Amino acid sequence: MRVDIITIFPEMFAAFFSGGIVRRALDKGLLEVCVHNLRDYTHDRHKQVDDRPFGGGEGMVLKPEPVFEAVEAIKKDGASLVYLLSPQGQRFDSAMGQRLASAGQLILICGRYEGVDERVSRSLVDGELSIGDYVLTGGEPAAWVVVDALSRFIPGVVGKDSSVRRDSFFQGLLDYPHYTRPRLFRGMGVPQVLFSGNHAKIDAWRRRQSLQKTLTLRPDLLEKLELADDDKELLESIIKKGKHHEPDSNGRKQGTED
Ligand code: 4FV
Repeated sequence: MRVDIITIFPEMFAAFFSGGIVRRALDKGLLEVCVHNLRDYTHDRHKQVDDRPFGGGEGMVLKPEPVFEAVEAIKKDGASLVYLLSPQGQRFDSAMGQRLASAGQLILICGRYEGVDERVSRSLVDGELSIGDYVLTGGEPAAWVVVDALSRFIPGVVGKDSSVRRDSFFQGLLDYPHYTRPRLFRGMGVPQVLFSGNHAKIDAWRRRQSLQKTLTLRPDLLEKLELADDDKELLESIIKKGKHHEPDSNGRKQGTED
């Protein structure tokens, strides 16, 4: 899979590619990322990429010409997807990450200043992507998030693809609690079932924890899900037992894991 990122701060991405799963995906040739400096697609000696907004107002706007020229120079073929990162975009989520990971080429345009000339989203891009309802100083952090999240859906990037399928959100549920040594830490123990060696019981406990946590912290996710019958029964018993406490003020689940 190839990702092309268009930005006025290409140097910002160096650290991102320097380590971890993304670095390994690049080294294994499973993912190719090219960062392009928007200024390389200007023709004036000031390499101008922004200008004042028509109609007045604060700040500057990214000009259309360099963006169009950059995309037209970079785009490989009709199957390539072009997205502008902006707060007006579709909310990026796991399902979107999965879809984008199957594109041959994904081109991401990073906005800066007040935004990008509207004609970019009107006629150049396949869509706009938002990573959340807040305003960033630039699209670069969002490009980082998108590439990081979709890289895990590229076959072979994450150790065992099974762990991707087990992912939170891949199944539409929040992840179950994870524990490791020490067995006792500051008086806090580890659920006994995890030492039972009984993998069926451990899987059942983990499923229950995912359902319970999702019911408590993200009931909206459950509404979107078509639950299997055994999950429905599990959920009823959780509700009957009143195990789904209201999250505390920090959004944390109260009570213990049985
Ligand atoms: C953003 C977001 C975002 C808007 C003005 C860049 C900034 C500046 N991108 N999800 N939220 N972009 O805030 O993707 O140009």
